[in-house]
Amino acid sequence: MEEIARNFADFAHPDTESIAIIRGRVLQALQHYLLDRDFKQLMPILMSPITDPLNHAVYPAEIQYEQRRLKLTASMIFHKQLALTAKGHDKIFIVAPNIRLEKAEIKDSENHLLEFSQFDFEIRDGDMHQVMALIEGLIKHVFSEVNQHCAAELAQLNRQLPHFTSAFPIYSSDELRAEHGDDFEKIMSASAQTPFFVTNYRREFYDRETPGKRGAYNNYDLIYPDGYGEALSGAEREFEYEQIVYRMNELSMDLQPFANYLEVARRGLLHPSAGGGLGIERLLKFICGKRRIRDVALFDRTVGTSFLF
Ligand code: ASN
Repeated sequence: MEEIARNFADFAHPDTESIAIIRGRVLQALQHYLLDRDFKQLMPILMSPITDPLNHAVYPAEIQYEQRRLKLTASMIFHKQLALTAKGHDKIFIVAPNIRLEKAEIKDSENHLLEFSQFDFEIRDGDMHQVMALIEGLIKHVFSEVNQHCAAELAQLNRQLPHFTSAFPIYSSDELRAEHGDDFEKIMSASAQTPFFVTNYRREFYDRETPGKRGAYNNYDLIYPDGYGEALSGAEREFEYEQIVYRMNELSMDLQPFANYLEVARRGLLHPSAGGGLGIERLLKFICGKRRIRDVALFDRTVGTSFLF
């Protein structure tokens, strides 16, 4: 009962209204920015025989439909690659809900929700530098739109949005790890003044290995300053059948569930591409100056939630 009272006290708080107004403006700015650049907007897919295997262990999120087991979408990575093969779909984006049933280890995370949304995009024949430039433009545009249209809401939240005039720095994970150890993201985020990119992470098989350089990867994360942590992850993609199988085997993956995807690759139908996915709640949290992701989501879906509603 106590929890229900607290929930409705949060609902009644003026910050809740300001955050909702800013959320709308952020979503509008994100979508406009890509629509103005001739991206096509797709609707999200929520269930499929395959989904993103992710780089960390989560509980399986599956449902039964007649004779089939279907996975709930952890990210639309494979559907993005497949969508790029459709006519005229050379630049695409989706406002995509993702389900990730995280384990208790991260129950204290201020950056994770069991269901969240990504602003997820992909460019046929794109490369990492083109995409990083696009992301920087996108973030700067969203900040300028919020600054211009949401002054009253930012004042309510007591938030002075930082102005990013210079280019976002690009570091490689090796150089940061050598300097700061394995916690480099956290340490760098705490001291940074502007968002910055980190490249070259060893993670999921679909992020492209640097051609001719085993164990190096053409991928990137965007990290927010002031301790807000990870904003986005993205990459150039593997698209060649042999290399995809090599990467999956390297991670000891079961290839069988991916048979149809692999068949598309074997026929040479996948395009080279690059893209990324920006966490919408994380962006909102940073813009609103809130420290816990639960503060920008009306319905609590943090790892430790009691699922009140
Ligand atoms: N959306 C991310 C990407 O495009 C993948 C992810 O969320 N795991 O790389």
